[in-house]
Amino acid sequence: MSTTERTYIMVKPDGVQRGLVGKIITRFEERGYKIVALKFVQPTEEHLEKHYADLRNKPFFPGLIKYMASGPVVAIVFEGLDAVKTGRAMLGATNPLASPIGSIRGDFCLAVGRNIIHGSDSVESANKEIALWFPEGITEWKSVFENWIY
Ligand code: 3AN
Repeated sequence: MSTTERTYIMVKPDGVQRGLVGKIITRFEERGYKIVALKFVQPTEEHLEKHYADLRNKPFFPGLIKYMASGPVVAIVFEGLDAVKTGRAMLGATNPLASPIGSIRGDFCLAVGRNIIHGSDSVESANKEIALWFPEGITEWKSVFENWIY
């Protein structure tokens, strides 16, 4: 059964510098996902090491941290039905060349080390990542016109 979830989506420094923030947000909004938190932030290496803690033993880890700290990112929480799994499908595969055309990575990038966007891979990771990137919490909003967002 589908449930309403939240996922952490982040436009990486290359996505920001290439001017793809609007296109990426548009895809999620057009699909029906609702922005519940959003900010433009220059992450520190220390913060990124926490975000990517599971990858700390990978050979590409130091390069990944340098790349991710190379400029501001856009940190977003989207909410909606099956947001985590569908968000991952919208991103494509880790390697952009293996990503289907029509996915964000499949349409906008080529290199695994410059893959423009992050998306939580499980509800558990989403909860951890949202707490890490939005320690101040998320403001709840309700609209009387909310009926078409399901
Ligand atoms: P995803 O971002 O698709 O969840 P992860 O969590 O395996 O993939 O990897 C996190 C990030 O680490 C990727 N988005 C990519 O930027 C980088 N990365 C993963 N694998 C490699 C690799 N083989 N070489 C360089 N960077 C990598």
